Amino acid sequence: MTTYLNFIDGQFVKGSGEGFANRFPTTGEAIGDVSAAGRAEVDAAVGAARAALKGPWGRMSVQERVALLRKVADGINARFDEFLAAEIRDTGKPRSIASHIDIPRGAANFNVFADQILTASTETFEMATPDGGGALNYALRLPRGVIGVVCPWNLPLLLMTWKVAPALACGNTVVVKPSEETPATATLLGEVMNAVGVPPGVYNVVHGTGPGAAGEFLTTHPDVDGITFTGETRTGEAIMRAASTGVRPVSLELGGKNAGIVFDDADLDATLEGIGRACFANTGQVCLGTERLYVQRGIFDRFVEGLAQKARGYRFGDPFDGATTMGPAISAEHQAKVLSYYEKARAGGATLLAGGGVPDMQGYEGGYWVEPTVWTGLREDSPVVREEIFGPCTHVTPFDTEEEAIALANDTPYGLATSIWTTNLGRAHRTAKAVEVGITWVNCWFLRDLRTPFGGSKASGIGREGGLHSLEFYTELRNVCIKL
Ligand code: NAD
Ligand code: 6OD
Repeated sequence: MTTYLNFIDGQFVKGSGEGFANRFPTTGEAIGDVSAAGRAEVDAAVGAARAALKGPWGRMSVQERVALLRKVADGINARFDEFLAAEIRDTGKPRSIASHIDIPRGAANFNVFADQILTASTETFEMATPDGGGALNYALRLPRGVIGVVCPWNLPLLLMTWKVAPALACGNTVVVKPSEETPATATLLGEVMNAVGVPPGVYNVVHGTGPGAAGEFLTTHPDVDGITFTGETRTGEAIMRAASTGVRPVSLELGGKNAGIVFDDADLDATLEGIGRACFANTGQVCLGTERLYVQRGIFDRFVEGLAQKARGYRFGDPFDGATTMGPAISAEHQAKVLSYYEKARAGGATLLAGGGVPDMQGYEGGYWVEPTVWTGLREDSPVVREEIFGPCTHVTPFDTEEEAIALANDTPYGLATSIWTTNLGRAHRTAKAVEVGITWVNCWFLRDLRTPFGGSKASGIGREGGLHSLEFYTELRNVCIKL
């Protein structure tokens, strides 16, 4: 059994909150204890982060900070197998995913934002003054201060470092509240921070749940200068309300009900490969995943059958086994949520093409399994088609015209991501411009260049992170006007 302690001011400390078990989603076994932070530890973490701004960290040059960030990246890579095992035990996700996506991106995030901050510039403006003289304006890019970082469980290290790395690159200090489901890699990162010489108080971790616990204590804390959050839209609304006290900035990366649009001129094999991942990868627990598919009528039947075959082709099991391609849902609660939508689809008269239940998992009966599932035939106002399920499932609807596909894709309160599949360049450009989302992929999905703006429209979020856009959130520009 591992005990996950809070990491405050460079020390691992017990929390005064109500602790809880950490479970292996593959078996449901308790494999660790999480020592939850109470208000006292959250206060201590925020206090340590505040103090660190005035210590050696606050006095470092950008080059010194960048050198430390690169060492953090190296430190993750040096302990790659430990991070990998920790992520797999927390999530049950297959090794093939964690070793290719989660852990490499954990390290890459530090290197990318080290590069970004070295080339970040500010504006200068010369001006004439009424007395015939002149003045020079220039902007200083300064850290905001203490940043509260609240994270979900689906890509724990990737999504946490996506925020911690730019925050630190910009000279802030952070207090991270990882998801209660996935405390491991955030805690392990504390060891790396100490080992590479990041000063105490720069990176802090407080464990626990959200309402009435560490999440709420952190986001309502008056000495936190900005909050960056990834998670559900409803939680984002609560965090935005919390941040309104003191008018503190927020960056919100929220939920989605993403559409895929497949035109009948698409390369069918490549599309099925890409869409298959978009629907089922990581057990569908990817905010960018596709839970609504619109497929042009001419290829509808062939496409749906091909997608159902993809769904049936997954191999469940031990996530440490390289042959496993699908893990369980994160928790019993999330499994129940996903299965409740499977029931709603049944009750709503959906045509089931694959999955729809729980696989028979001998030896792993206690795990939180759900089958990859494909439906057709539901109305667009069905909860299955309108609400984010966050499971390995998708509903496919036929369409006839480009205009109809765009209207269907946009008929949602969310606006995170879309993928468009076509070999017609003009149609790709037109559709990409018309869909109301922050991120559009054409003939691909989840292909990431970390310099690009990332974030959601509508109820999927506020703000953009990535590249210079992250620096905009994690710094404050202050103008200086000098009369010459
Ligand atoms: P969640 O909103 O339930 O929890 C996220 C984090 O917020 C957790 O650490 C939780 O403890 C904390 N929290 C919950 N209530 C809180 C409160 N009142 N105050 C402060 N903190 C609180 O989300 P989840 O279930 O962990 O993650 C799945 C959701 O995240 C999905 O909706 C998914 O779409 C979204 N997501 C979005 C992105 C994106 O980039 N847009 C990325 C990944 C996940
Ligand atoms: O790739 C990223 O930077 C990112 N934020 C991915 C989000 C995935 C959502 O589950």
